Amino acid sequence: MIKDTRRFEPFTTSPISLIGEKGEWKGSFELELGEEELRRFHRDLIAARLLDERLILLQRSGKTSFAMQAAGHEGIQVAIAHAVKRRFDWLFPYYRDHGMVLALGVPAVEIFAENLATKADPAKGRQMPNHPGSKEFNVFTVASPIASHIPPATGAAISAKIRGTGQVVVTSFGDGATSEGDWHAGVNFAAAQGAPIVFVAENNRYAISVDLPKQTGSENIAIKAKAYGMPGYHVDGMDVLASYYVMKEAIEHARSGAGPVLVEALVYRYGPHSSADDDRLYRPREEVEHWKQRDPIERYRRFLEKQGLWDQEWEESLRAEVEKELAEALAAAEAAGPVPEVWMFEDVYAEMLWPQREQRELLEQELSQ
Ligand SMILES: Cc1ncc(C[n+]2csc(CCOP(=O)(O)OP(=O)(O)O)c2C)c(N)n1
Repeated sequence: MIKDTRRFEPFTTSPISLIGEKGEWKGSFELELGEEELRRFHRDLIAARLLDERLILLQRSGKTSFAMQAAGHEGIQVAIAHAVKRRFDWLFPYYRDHGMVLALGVPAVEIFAENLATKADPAKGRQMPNHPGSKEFNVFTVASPIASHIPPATGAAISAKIRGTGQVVVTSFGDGATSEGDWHAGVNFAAAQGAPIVFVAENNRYAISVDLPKQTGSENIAIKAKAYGMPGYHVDGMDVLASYYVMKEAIEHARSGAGPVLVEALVYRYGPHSSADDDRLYRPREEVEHWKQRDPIERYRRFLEKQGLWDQEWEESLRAEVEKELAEALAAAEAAGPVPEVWMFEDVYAEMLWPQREQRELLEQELSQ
């Protein structure tokens, strides 16, 4: 059972929202967040957007092969990074979550190096671009097959429960992922085992070109939680404060031993699905423009202004500072140099078998010509 101190009702028909269109605070409770943290949300939102833009430019300039855009998703992503206990709780994100990973504290140089496959990449250049992970920050490396990270996330949460560590797992995914068998297996098992895990759907209404009505017959995603026996929250994922408070409550619920929670965060992706997609073929431009009016960064900026915590000068210095940090991180990632091709043979077997030895030799011969 959820404790009586809860602020939000599960299964609301419209998404929970705390910041109005003009930036007004709509909550019925005190903010309880200091000025520094409120400002930090803004910095992290901006950093997420600017990182996203840089990753796209890297693909456009031929430095990396692939990019996934996250603009429009920043509210829920930054909220998750602020709601978890950093370096203690575990995160199992998906490929659109680089803003979350950055806000969590994973160095930008590692994120760029992962995209560029340079020696500064902790994954040694073996991942697809936009698939970060971090041992130091308890971030499970992103898995490409949709929803395949859900059963392992549940496993990690069951492990934390058995060992009594007090850790919570937060895993995120798109709306399309909720149609996968892996998703249902993982969510069901978590509820049956009372695992301390929060499942977060970043519902941007599209799985590439497949829109939500073709994905599910349910009235929304949060309601699916009812059948599994857990609370389901429906939140405006472009409202960073609503997302933060809902995530706080969900994480607290899971940590208290009351079992898992499902959160549906309503977002919109401004760009195409990936650098290999043309979204003009399936989305009207007016729809994209409509959602941009609800931009998480602009809405939060208005909120800060209403609170007397924002002015143009601060905004400009903040953006310049973040731009500089990202430029330096990118330069450091590039300076590390590309990973040697032969690294692909390492870390698989304790002792390399003859086929790998032979293949490695052949590759080395080829490369030396
Ligand atoms: C099992 C599997 N099937 C298909 C794909 C190809 N694929 C990559 S992303 C994607 C769409 C996923 O949509 P959603 O879960 O809604 O997340 P979004 O990309 O919209 O954020 C698909 C079908 C895949 N990676 N894995």
